[in-house]
Amino acid sequence: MLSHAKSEQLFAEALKYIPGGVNSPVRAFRAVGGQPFFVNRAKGAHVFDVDGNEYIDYVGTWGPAILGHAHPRIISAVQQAAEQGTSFGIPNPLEVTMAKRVCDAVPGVQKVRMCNSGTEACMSAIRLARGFTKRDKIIKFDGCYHGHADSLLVKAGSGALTFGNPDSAGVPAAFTQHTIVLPFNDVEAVRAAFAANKDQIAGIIVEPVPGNAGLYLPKPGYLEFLREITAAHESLLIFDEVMTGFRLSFGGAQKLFGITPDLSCFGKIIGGGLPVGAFGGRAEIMDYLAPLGPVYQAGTLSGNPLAMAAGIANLEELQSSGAYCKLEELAEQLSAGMRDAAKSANIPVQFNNIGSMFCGYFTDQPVHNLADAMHSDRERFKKYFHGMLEEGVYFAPSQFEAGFISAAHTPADIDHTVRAAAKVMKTLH
Ligand code: KE4
Repeated sequence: MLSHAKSEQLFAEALKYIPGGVNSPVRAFRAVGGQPFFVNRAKGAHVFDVDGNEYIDYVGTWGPAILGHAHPRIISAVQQAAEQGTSFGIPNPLEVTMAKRVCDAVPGVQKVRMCNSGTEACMSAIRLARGFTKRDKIIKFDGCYHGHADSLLVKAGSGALTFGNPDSAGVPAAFTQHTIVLPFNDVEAVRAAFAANKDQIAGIIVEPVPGNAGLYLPKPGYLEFLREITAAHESLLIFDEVMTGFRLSFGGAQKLFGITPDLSCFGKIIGGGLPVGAFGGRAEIMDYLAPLGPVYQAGTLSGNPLAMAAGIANLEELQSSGAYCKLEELAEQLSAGMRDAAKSANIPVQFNNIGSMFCGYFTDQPVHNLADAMHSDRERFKKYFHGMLEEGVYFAPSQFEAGFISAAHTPADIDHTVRAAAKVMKTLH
């Protein structure tokens, strides 16, 4: 058994000053039991906890570390930027460079506004869609997460005709009444919602590849359908690419699937590990934003020079290093190996993957939406999670999160992971 003595001391201390001892709930290990370990160093595909344990990391700080941790190009970019000052609150050249990089890379983005988190990006994109269309209602899909803005903390109502109910304390029912929650991959549900809310739907916000209930894929034609039906009803299609942006390709999921949304949200990778968010889209929509237009949106640290420097370094290295080919190869090795491990252990696992994103569900049924994902055996996942941790492999501490491979992972890392999985899965009967 790995020692976690120092982490346990730190967690006891953290609990005195931080709610739940964490600054974001998923880190608290509540979904898998036990206590979180504390990390004070990360390098490449590995993280190191305060007790000296080393783990192959498949969380990658929830997506930003696509090149691995502490990439020298990112570190030196941040160091150089920091020496010039950490924040100006005045336009700086790096903001222009970042905006140009995003607009050049992403098909649906002619103009982009930086902010400081994916939550802000999605919240702002929805406000913009409502301001542009002068409509109030928004469709989202269960299992998709777009950050913690009030109107998005919502669970499905009883159908397309009823609106979402708050999914968090502190959110007044009135704040979610314009949010319609539908099952993902269900074409008829979307048709019914538009029929029942004629000319009232500002837009659809969707993770083109949902990565917040594990990972499942859009069925063939589904994203094309969302594109067509929003256009037909003069509603906006918003791709939440906070996770998939610059992950599934340099142009994101929209480039990979050949679908151009009206607005796109970003975060994670474009900040290279520093706090960042962004939303962008057609210029005629984006120009509705203050100071040009009537939709207000702002942020003290938006376009912060350190986050811009880190993000630009991440994007430039991604573009020049051939990282995506390497990610595909590693992903192929991992998915083949994990499927073999499950078979050799005679444990039913549905291993979904696309590009460098993946999720293994402990179920013998395919997983195409949240309802399917809920069939996963979570007790089995808990044992698996801790068993893999003992083998020096760190997966997200929840069945309902996606895993991420980085360009810093090696075939040897993948081989170790697969061998460990075969060993641990045999203990799950
Ligand atoms: P942030 O506000 O956490 O930067 O981004 C919110 C967000 C928006 N859209 C998508 C598709 C996202 O995945 C996220 C945040 N992702 C989670 C991981 N599933 C962040 C981890 C956490 O909450 O601690």
